[in-house]
Amino acid sequence: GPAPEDQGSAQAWLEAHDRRLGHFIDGQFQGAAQADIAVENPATGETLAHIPQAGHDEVDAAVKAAKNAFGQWSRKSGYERSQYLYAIARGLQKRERLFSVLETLDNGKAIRESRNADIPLAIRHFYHHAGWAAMAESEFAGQQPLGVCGQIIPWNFPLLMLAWKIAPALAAGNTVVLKPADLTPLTAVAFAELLVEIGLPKGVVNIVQGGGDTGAMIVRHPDIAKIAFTGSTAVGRDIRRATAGSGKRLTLELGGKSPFVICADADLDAAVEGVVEGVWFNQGEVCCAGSRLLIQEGIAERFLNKLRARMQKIRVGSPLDKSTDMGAIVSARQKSRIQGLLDNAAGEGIRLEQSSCPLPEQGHFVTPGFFADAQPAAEISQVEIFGPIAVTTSFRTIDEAVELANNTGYGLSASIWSENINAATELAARIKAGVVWINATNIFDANAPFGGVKESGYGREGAREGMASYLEPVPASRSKPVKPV
Ligand code: TXE
Repeated sequence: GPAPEDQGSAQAWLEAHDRRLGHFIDGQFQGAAQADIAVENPATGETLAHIPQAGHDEVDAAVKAAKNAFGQWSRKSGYERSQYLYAIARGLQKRERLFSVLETLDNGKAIRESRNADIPLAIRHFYHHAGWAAMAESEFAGQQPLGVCGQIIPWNFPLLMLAWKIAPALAAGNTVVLKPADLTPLTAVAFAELLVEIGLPKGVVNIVQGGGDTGAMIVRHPDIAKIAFTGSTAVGRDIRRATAGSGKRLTLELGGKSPFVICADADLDAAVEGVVEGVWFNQGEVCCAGSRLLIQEGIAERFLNKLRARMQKIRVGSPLDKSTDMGAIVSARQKSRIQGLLDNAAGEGIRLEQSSCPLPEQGHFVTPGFFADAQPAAEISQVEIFGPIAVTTSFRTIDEAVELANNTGYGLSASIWSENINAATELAARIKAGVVWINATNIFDANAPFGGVKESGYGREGAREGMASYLEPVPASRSKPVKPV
């Protein structure tokens, strides 16, 4: 097979930091000396680096810096802001390799995915929003930025989620305090260094390290105008409670249990590839994973046979190996959460089929698999697994498919497979989800707003809607407005 990805620049980068990473506040790197949280390579168990945990002092300092920077940043013309966003996009492009390897070391995802999806999509997101910034005065006339935005992101797509948060906030003229997940802080630090290099005014972006406690301090900070969160539904609920009545704007992108509907007239081979993308991409650690396969009766057996054969071909292994399809689960805790759900299902007598591929001896790996026939009410059919395991159920009629598809508290995405486009679009309209793909899955384009309904959260990221969530109308009564964008 191909040689493993050269880690040279990433290891050199870690060594150059003495493997201690800190916060980025008001243009300064700080706190590395207090770094005591180990950051693990989930594929090997090795410690990659240490980070500190921001307390009230650091969060206050970050918010203060963002508040101070807001005046000047929000008064810049959209064109001026677009130049910074273009510079960020180009800077990421120049360092694609460094960012890809750091992401793979930190998260455990296959290097093929970091290089082909995470980093290129993050770059595109900055280019896209550079465009919005340049057009802000015409496209968002009469609107003004909100102020300081608190942004809290998960560990499954660290740089990409950072891009989804920071790009629109900056394009609209806001300033930011962002907290990466404490499991995956590396690319956010490398990103902060890029900001220094391109000369982004200090305080416009501040990054604080830490876990849930730090996140909660951001959520409760009185000088923050908006919280943007991507993560678990449970924490999303906490944040909703904590911000209720505070006047803070809130967008939440939470979990999912997305239906993947395969109709009898579907191109079965294409649908099988769709499952590979929809369920086994990123070890299944994807909020919009098509993790509930609903298969029409007549073709169910044929489809599952094809799926079994395809599943056997998935190469699980070292994420740095360029031929690896599936890497490691992000942490021991996440793996045991997955294993716990699988064990419960086994206890209920639900049959799990898993690929027989060998797993590396170290690291947190899970083989891809699916439950061949899970009842819709079973825990495994209702709870987000966030691992490379699907549940499958068959349906007879399209009405039954709709009922099954909507039989969940979540509503993030759905994927429909049929060669009859009229039937597919009719079905799409009946599924309660923020995003529906037809004969496709996992299409992330900054031109299309992404987000959920029901317990999958609210608000949209990307496109005009995403920009709008970082803006508000200039109050008519204000005599001296912040300069409208
Ligand atoms: O998420 P958390 P976890 C789902 C998935 C996964 C489960 C648990 O099902 O198995 O959540 O993952 C910060 N106030 N998703 O526990 O805790 C935290 O530091 C403010 C789906 O890792 O939600 C991190 O930065 N912030 C999801 C971020 O929230 C808090 C992606 C997400 O971590 C906080 C990740 C608090 N009280 C997990 N507690 C998706 N939608 O893609 C934690 N955080």
